[in-house]
Parts: sequence; C-alpha cells; structure tokens
Amino acid sequence: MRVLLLGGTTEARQMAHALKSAGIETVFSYAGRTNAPVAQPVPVRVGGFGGVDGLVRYLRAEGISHIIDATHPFAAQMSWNAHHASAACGLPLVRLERPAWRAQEGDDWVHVPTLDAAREALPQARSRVFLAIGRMHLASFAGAPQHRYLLRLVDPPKEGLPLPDTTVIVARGPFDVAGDTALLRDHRITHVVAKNAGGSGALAKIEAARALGMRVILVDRPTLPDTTVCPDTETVLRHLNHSAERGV
Ligand code: 3Y8
Ligand code: NAP
Repeated sequence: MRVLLLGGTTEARQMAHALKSAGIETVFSYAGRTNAPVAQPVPVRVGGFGGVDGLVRYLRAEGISHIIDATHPFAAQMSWNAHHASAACGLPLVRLERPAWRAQEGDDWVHVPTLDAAREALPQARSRVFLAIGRMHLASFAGAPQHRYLLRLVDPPKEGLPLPDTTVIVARGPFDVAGDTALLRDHRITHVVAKNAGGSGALAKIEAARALGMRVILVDRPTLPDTTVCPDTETVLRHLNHSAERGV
C-alpha cells in the first residue's frame, strides 16, 4: 500500500503520524501556500500537481494505491480534483473531514453562503472587524473600506493589502482561547468573520467571541464531492485496511 495524503490541516498532521505508526508508506502533500510549512513524520512533496491530468500522472508515476484527502473543507478545488483523478485511475479515495461548528445557546452567529455575503452582512457604519480568513480572499472586502480590519496571516504580506485600514498579525495556528480572547478585547473588535472550518485549530476565535458575546459572521462550506468521508484517523485506517483486504 502507498498512500498520497493531501494535507494542510491539523487532522492531516495527525493522520501522517497514524500512518507512520501503522507502517504504511505515505507521501504528504502541501500546496506550497506558506513559506515554511510544519515538518511531517513522512516524506513531503510541495506544490500543485497541474490539475486533474497532472494528478493522474503523479498517481501512476508514483505507484500510489490509496488517496486520503485531509485538506481543509474550503480547499474545494483540490478535493474535486482528487475525486476525478481517483475515478480516472480506479484508486480508492477517502476524505478525512472534521464536522462543521454548530451554534450553541446564546451564540450571536450570522450564517452566510460566501465571503461576499459576509461583507454584505457587516454594518454600513464603521466597525472593528477581525477578518480571520487568511490572505487569499481579502479582496472580497475591498468593497467595505470603511471598517478597521484586524488580519491574521501565516506569513508577512508580500504585496500591498486590498484594504486601507488594517492591523496585521503574523501567526500560524493552532490558536488558544485565552490568546484569542485577549486579541478581540485588546483590539476592541465588534465583529468576527470566519469560515466554518470546523476542527480545533481555528476554534479559539469562535469560543472567544462566544465568551465576549460578540457577533460572528460565519461562511458556509463549499460543496465537496460525494466521497467516502471519515471523521477521524482511526476510521480512515480501518477503511484503508478494509480496502486492502479486498485487494483494491
Ligand atoms: C499551507 C501549513 C497543523 C495545521 C494547522 C486547521 C488549523 C492552524 C487555522 C485564524 C484562521 C485560515 C488559514 C488557518 C488555520 C490550521 C492549520 C489552519 C486559518 C497552514 C499551512 C498552510 C496553510 C494555508 C493557509 C491559507 C489560509 C488558511 C490561514 C503550514 C498554517 C485563515 C483558514 O498566506 C496564505 O496563502 C495562507 C493560505 C490557505 C486561507 C487563506 O485564504 O488565506 N490556511 N495554513 C498548506 C499548503 O501549502 O498545502 O504552513 O504549516 C495550516 C493550518 N492552518 O499542522 O497544525 O487545521 O485548520 N489557515 C480558515 O480556517 O479560515 C486561520 O486566523 O483564526
Ligand atoms: P484549493 O483552492 O482547493 O486548490 C487550488 C489548487 O492548489 C489545487 O487545484 C492544487 O493545484 C493546489 N493544491 C491545493 N491543496 C494541495 C495539496 N495539499 N497538495 C498539492 N497541491 C494542492 O486549495 P486552497 O484552499 O488554496 O488550500 C491550499 C492548501 O492550504 C491545502 O493544503 C489546504 O488544506 C490548506 N488550507 C486551506 C485553507 C483554506 O481556507 N482554503 C485553510 C487551511 C489550510 P493543482 O491543480 O496544480 O494540482
């Protein structure tokens, strides 16, 4: 068995350790979005494959027998490419996916379908917004320049930001509730904008907003392919062993 593990999340790192412990040959794949991604306990490759065709060529050239998609729920393009490439090669594909966050009693959440809708859900009046969506989609908020934005980026911005009034923090999660509560309070944040990432690595800001009674504008996940989905690494391992027993 030789596994391609599509990574970039806390769960992907946990999956890499589980595969290593199980003695399953694995290649961990990063897109190369960040300058210095965390090390993994298995061999790592970095960079796109070149679309579905490039991924098919990679799978065949590397003798991959199984694909685990442990990418972020918002990394939809990668998930769809893996779905099509696994079908083209007749390889088993399983997605390791953490459940979406669900509102609790007293939460002040506004659910929106897209980042543009998140911008429209902000008040017209100047507000102080923790825009906790990373770097890649900040341009969605250029249409609301009146707000003061707090940004948290993995790497220092290489070029100018599309927003006129920003405070930038450079930090890589996982984050903690005490730190995020202090952040929201110190910057006198009035609104948090976040993707419904699920999992624990990005949860701190949601719990901090809950403690402070702060409004959260939460972007729904994109539609992902109808693939076998496992909620944790143990289930993925059982699925892999089961498919290996069936000789696929
Ligand atoms: C390159 C690998 C681990 C994985 C850690 C998780 C947790 C911390 C929280 C906030 C939200 C955000 C962002 C976030 C989190 C984990 C996880 C997660 C959110 C690294 C990583 C890579 C990336 C890519 C990066 C995106 C950005 C998104 C920052 C490594 C650190 C906002 C998602 O500058 C850029 O281009 C950054 C791009 C895609 C989204 C965006 O649109 O900007 N993740 N994040 C992966 C690759 O190259 O394949 O550098 O070590 C991984 C992690 N980021 O091992 O513990 O599991 O989710 N990542 C979001 O949730 O909205 C931060 O600040 O509160
Ligand atoms: P995406 O929009 O779904 O994918 C765009 C292209 O990036 C893909 O078609 C592929 O290029 C390449 N790619 C994406 N993930 C890859 C991987 N793990 N290995 C190799 N190539 C990859 O992806 P994204 O949203 O930019 O996410 C990129 C990475 O950041 C992923 O590892 C993801 O897990 C991680 N991440 C993303 C978010 C987020 O909010 N989107 C949050 C946390 C972590 P080719 O077509 O050339 O193959």
